[in-house]
Amino acid sequence: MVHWTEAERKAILNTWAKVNVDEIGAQTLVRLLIVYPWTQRYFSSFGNLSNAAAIAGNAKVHHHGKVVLTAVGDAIKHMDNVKATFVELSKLHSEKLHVDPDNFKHLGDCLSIVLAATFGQAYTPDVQAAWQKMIAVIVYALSSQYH
Ligand code: HEG
Repeated sequence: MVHWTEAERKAILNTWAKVNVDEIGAQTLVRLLIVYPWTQRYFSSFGNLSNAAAIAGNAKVHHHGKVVLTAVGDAIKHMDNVKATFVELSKLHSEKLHVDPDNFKHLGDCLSIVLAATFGQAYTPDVQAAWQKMIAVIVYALSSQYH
């Protein structure tokens, strides 16, 4: 089981309290689709993803970014039990969506970069360290039902 120090919990919760889920979620998914373009194949039903401007302006991408970041919020709410929290979500990504789990890491890195761009100096190395740990826990949990 993951051990969280009080400082790590505080860092995550402090940042999260300031996160606009719609905006950060949209920016994170937009970055994923532009920086790692092979991830576009999972979103063929989302319409025009033909270039960066199209991706950035795609309402379905924005909406799905919010859905993903809301799930990150659930993980934060259940920091000590993320694996159990994400059992069904992991099964969905594995069995139905067939998402290569390497892409979870890429999404996590995009999230970390968006947080850095949003919070600037406040996203100190210590705060980033706590977030990278949170992201690693989420990636591990989402990957847990792949066989
Ligand atoms: Mg996934 C659906 C969360 C990474 C592709 N993703 C979903 C849903 C959630 C979610 C909550 C909705 C589930 C439902 O309808 O019951 N996703 C989620 C998280 C993360 C992640 C928390 C990583 C932190 N997803 C991810 C990645 C890809 C992907 C990296 C592909 C590169 N997700 C994906 C697709 C769907 C979901 C294709 C279905 C979208 C739709 O058709 O609406």
